Amino acid sequence: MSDCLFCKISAGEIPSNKVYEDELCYAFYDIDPQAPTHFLVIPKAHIGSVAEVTGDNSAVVAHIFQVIAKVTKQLGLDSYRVVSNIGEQAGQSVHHLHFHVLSGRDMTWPPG
Ligand code: D5M
Repeated sequence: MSDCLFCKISAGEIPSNKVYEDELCYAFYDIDPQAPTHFLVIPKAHIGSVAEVTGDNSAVVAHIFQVIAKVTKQLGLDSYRVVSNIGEQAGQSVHHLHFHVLSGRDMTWPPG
């Protein structure tokens, strides 16, 4: 999508602090970290949110979770939280599917 912030970040058109990249996905540190380690993992192909995942595009979601397992190991993280906000009430502010990976502090449950 031409006007999508995260499409532009994954294409390298807007700078980011990259954690990982392959042909299907891109991971980068969140600009407003909510934990000592906070990065986002996104598909390169535009998907608006989890609500837009279908049989046709879901393979990238499984891939992203493999990437999260690999990158967190590389970073030495053995406890972390993976979150995806869907819709305004849940706190989604960027309408390109992304998984937050948060680590390095005690987490509360339920989340606020
Ligand atoms: O999460 C969207 C997240 O995206 C939020 O934590 C801030 C982050 N963000 C926004 N712009 C940038 C840039 N330019 N670089 C890195 N991170 C960014 P949501 O769940 O949609 O609220």
